Amino acid sequence: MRDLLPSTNADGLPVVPMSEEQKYLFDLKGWICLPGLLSDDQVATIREHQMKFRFEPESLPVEERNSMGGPSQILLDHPVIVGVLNETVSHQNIASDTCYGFRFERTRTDYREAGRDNFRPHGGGGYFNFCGNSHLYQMLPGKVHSGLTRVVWEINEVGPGDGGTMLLSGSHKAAFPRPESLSGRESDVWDTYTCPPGSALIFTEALCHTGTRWTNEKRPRLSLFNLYNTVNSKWGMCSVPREVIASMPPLRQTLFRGAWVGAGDKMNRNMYYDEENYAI
Ligand SMILES: O=C(O)CCC(=O)C(=O)O
Repeated sequence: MRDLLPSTNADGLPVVPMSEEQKYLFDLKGWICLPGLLSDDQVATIREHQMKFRFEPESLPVEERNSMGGPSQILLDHPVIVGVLNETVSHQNIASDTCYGFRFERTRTDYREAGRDNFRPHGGGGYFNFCGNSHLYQMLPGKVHSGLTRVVWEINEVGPGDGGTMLLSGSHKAAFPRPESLSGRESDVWDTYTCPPGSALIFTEALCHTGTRWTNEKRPRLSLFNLYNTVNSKWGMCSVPREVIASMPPLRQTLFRGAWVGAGDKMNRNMYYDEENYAI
């Protein structure tokens, strides 16, 4: 089997390639949930950082004042997430052991208490979109490209009926418009997941998905909505300031380089991050 680079992340941890089962399910459904990727200590540290960032940002140094700042930056290139993105998003022509083959787009922290709703189904059918629309999905026998790809980190447990993200499995390849009669919150076409703290939900933005009402009175939903894209595409504005990126190791910084490739003969290759090669 070919090696997908990089083989270690910015913290020197070995990247974990997707299993055959994970690849099959991701392609079939358009999403996978990977439970319990973080230790209890990591979850506690990241939760503390997120709560400070949300409720008292001035208490943090400027380089930590972002969803992906400070101790939370390890989520950007967690070894399991890199394994998934190497397989589903990376442009491997310009990936190396010192440069990722994909880009980070943007992030936000969601703190959702009981009663907060976010039901607004969108997306689906991305297999039929052209490349100017990053919400696309492409496939050949044995290989897929997931386009704009969402990684949702669940920092608190998501239990049955709590109100995790709802996903319309398979809709990234759906040829027909979604009928109104199947689109309601109560429709049984929706799938969802339960997971312990420190889990990641990963889905192609080509898939129809929606938030819903958070119902758990005992704990809020605390999630980080991270977005990745291939190196030559950019959908949104970057939400991570330069001073936050400056505090990261060089390999992690390559997630924030400009959106270009340039891998042809005698051309510069986009395999570095610096003050000028930064995607705003
Ligand atoms: O709120 C959620 O669970 C999903 C959010 C969503 O659909 C999105 O960010 O595109």
